[in-house]
Amino acid sequence: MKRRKFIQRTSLSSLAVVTGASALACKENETNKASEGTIPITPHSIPLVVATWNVKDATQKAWEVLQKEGTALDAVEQGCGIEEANAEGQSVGLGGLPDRDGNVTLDACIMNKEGHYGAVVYLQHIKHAISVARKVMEETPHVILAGKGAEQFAVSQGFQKENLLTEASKKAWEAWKIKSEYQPIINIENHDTIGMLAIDKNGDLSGGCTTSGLAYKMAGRVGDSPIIGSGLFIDNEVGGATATGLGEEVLKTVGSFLIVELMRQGKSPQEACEEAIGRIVKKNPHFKEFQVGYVAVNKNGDIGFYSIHEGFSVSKIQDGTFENIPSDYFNKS
Ligand code: SD4
Repeated sequence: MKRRKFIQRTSLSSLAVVTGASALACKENETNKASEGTIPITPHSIPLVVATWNVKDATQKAWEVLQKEGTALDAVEQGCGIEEANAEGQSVGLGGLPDRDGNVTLDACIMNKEGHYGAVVYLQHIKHAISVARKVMEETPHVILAGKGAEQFAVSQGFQKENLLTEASKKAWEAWKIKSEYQPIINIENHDTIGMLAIDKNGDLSGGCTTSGLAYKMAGRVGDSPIIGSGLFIDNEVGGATATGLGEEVLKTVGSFLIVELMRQGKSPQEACEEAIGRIVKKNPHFKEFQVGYVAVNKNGDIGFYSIHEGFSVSKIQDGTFENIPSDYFNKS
């Protein structure tokens, strides 16, 4: 419930300026605009953790890992794992809302500083999908395993099978079945995929993304979250990005890859996230009916985030302080 809480947009304009100001852009502008005092130069710090939505426990876990000299990869795996094990969260791992047929099916991926990637799609009965994704990356010659094969592989790696459909999620599904209307809803629990990006003390980046996907999806549906470049992309030379919201729209615009490439070309994380949202709303006249949110970080530790609608927020720990920051958004009408 806590993540569903509507978050008021306070001090947003100042935040957007501060968090959106890329150090790259700042450096470029130091001699002109900054010296005139128009562009604030923020102190950037690493290590850091950022994640989609209000996920304090997960963000803190990742931060703890970084404090114990863990890598960014360990941090995102363990941080995301907190939400996967949380039966109350109905959009990730255990307790995730099922598809139309009542099956909880998970999608997850992970990407490391070398650009290696592993993913599982349509995984059932194993709550720690992100850890299975890591095993796919590290223990197999492949990058994606799906369905039964992913489950068999997980079991072979020592993961325990369990029923992921909690009573609460079963009840919600049964209530949904009465009308059986499939309609993505803005900012409810089914937009609570956790996407997490971390930079460790060596300045190396990794990211993870894990979800039970859109509630009441068609059987077999896979979203953006486990797909490289869509739900997540990391390039250790540039930065990383991750997505939440209506996966079909993120997939069609390869959103996370787009953001990283825009940062490579010199855009700040904030500018890059805004452009990626801009691509979606430009192409899809129905953008008022669905939500997409992005968070991005560059190598310097500058953070940006943006969504189509109000209500998206980002969790962040930099310098040891947790913050849940409301996102600026496109649809102001
Ligand atoms: C998906 N992007 O499966 C995911 C859903 C999501 O919070 O973000 N849920 O399309």
